[in-house]
Amino acid sequence: MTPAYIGLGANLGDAEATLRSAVHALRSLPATRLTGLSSLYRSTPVGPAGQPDYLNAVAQLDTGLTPHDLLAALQGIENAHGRERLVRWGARTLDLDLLLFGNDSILTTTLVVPHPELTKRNFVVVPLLEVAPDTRLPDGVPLASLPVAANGEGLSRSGNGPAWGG
Ligand code: ROI
Repeated sequence: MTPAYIGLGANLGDAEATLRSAVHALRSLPATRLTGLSSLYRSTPVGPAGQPDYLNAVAQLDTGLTPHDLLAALQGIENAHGRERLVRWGARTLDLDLLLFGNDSILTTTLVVPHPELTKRNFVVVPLLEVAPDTRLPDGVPLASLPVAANGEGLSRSGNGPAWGG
């Protein structure tokens, strides 16, 4: 079993209901346990202006799936929630990013882990640290030492803690 971290994001339709449903789908993955869930965060869009604010969260899994099988499963969940890839960095119904997979560094045409944008995005790093404060990148750098970890710009945490995930 390998610990893996998934970034969840949504900014179209009922984003909270979508994320709740996505967490349910993560709980139902084969050979996988949901071992942690962050609070829900509201965040200012990164990318093209004029799109709604996002809701973001991070889920911690313990999985027996391979990274590529996990990626395929995440894409299946996105598609089941009507995800369409229309505009790069445009609004989306549901985005599930494989952020970290154990201490693996993976670089293939279909999968890059750690997620290339991970260390730049407070809406990913801050919820991940809420779930697992001691997390390190495969090169040993603690996530908590990154400047983005202390940058609350555009980011606010919902009051309900991880309870939103049911
Ligand atoms: N911006 C925010 N705030 N949250 C996201 O999840 C998110 N996802 C994306 C882009 C469009 C880059 N911007 C985002 O894919």
